Amino acid sequence: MGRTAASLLREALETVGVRYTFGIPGVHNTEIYDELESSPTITPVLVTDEGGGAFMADAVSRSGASLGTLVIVPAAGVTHAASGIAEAFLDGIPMLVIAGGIRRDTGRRYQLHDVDQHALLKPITKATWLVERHADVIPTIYEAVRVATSGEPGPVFVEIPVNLQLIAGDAGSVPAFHGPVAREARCTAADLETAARLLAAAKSPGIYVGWGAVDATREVTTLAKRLGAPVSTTLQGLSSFPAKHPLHAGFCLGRAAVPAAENAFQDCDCLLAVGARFGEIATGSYGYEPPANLIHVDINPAVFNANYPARVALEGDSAAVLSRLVEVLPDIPQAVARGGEVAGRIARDKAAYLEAWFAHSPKGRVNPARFLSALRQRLPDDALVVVDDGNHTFLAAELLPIHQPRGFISPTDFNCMGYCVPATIGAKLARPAAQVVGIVGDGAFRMTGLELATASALRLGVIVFVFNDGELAQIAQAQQVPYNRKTCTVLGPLDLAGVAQATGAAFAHIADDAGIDGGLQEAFSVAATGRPVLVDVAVDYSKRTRFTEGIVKTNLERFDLPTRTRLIGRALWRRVTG
Ligand SMILES: Cc1ncc(C[n+]2csc(CCOP(=O)(O)OP(=O)(O)O)c2C)c(N)n1
Ligand SMILES: [Mg+2]
Repeated sequence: MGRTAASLLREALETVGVRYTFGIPGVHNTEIYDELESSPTITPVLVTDEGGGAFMADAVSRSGASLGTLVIVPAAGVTHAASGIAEAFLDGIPMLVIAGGIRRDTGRRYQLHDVDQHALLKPITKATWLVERHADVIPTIYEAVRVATSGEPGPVFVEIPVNLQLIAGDAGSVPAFHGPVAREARCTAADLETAARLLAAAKSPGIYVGWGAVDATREVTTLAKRLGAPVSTTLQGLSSFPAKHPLHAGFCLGRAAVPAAENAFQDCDCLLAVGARFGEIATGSYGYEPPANLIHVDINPAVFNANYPARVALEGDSAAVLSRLVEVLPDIPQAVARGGEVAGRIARDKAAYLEAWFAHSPKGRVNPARFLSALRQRLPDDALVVVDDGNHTFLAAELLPIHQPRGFISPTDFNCMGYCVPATIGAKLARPAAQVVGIVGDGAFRMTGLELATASALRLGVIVFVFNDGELAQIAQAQQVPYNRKTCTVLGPLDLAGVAQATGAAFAHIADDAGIDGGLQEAFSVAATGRPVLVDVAVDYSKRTRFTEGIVKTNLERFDLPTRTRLIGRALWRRVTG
């Protein structure tokens, strides 16, 4: 007797360890949903919008618990999910996207949802497959999972035509699943020796870590100590090195970095970059120029020499490469004293930066540094903080210390607003015992805030803090000086208490600094009962982040003189004319 593709798919998903699928049923996948309903290990989650579903799946993968998976309808589900798939693609996050497909056995044209899904997804997935026979279902899923999780991870797409789901067929023989490919170092011993020599000879070595180092924290910590070197992080890799460590300098490099990182890397003459790509955000719009002695470690060789030339490129899994580097690194006698000096300066710079933020008058609103410090005090070290894209992202990156790998989840290079609320849900599903909180701008909240209804339905005690400033601040702040006006960045009113009520979430309001402790107390105690909480934070955005200041300067300086003159002239003229 034959089997349906839906039953075969369920077997494959169970074998590869999928725990949750996200999506919405439609005529091309109800057979799959019916199978999943009977699965003892997989829970199919109904989302409000497939876009939210894709962000949830992304966050499941980023949490490190299991492979984020979508089960969606063809075409319309795929286009809705595309933002989350693209976010995973540019950020190197594994994701399995499964959609039903039109009937391939009837010869009919103008079927429902009939567009070329593979063409749609080609630029934002590592690979796509169309399953054409029952016997191919399981091997295709195994291969798709292997591709998604090997090398630099990323999303993959499998289309299963509905006729294969409805009509049973020959399943063939089921192959064994071998699990993920072993992660290894692919660099040569000679290159490792050269890297070790350069690091040992450096006067002021530094380490810069991205998301690619998130599973190499132990090795990075060993190296930092052996070198007496500061560690800075990218935005996505914020959690790759614990903020508690005395050599943790903080977010970014160069003038867009927090002062502790800018200063610690001022004289850096040998930079060890691990799992970082020197992308636009990670470098503050390319405002940082690495030293000639750049040692670049990455699993994806395409990142080497892409933006900055590497003196030594070490290909491979970051933990594997670094543990070999540690083995060949000679003892560096001056490292202890150097590390002590570096750590002392970092501590002073961090304290001064925080002081400057505390001193900034919040004018009857919530000082972001005070809020984030109070939040940190309530969060256990293993909490997960999920952010969106906006000014609040960089405030969190600069002012909220993160102590454990994967403890900070941010949509980075695709940089898609609307990520936070659904990703908070995905993270909580993946790590139910952990405290999971989201920080989202009021603009981004509008995009996917209705997924709070999904959190309520699932009884997830997540807390979503809406940084409510009435503006699309990250862009509005950038408009202020050059245009002296804010076109399409001032938001109309939105009743957040009403949204909370409508979605079944509890509501709290933090109106000023005096309300921070009470508001947090209320939110945390309600969330502990398994109910989501929406917290309206009347945040004060009148002080800019180092990141925003840095990128504005860098971008202005990069223009040629006539362009710069025209832009400055326009700004001055608008100041005068209003
Ligand atoms: C889907 C999408 N649309 C537009 C943008 C451009 N953008 C980046 S940050 C930002 C402002 C976000 O505003 P808000 O969510 O209120 O956060 P805030 O900056 O105020 O903290 C905008 C519009 C984007 N990144 N993604
Ligand atoms: Mg805003």
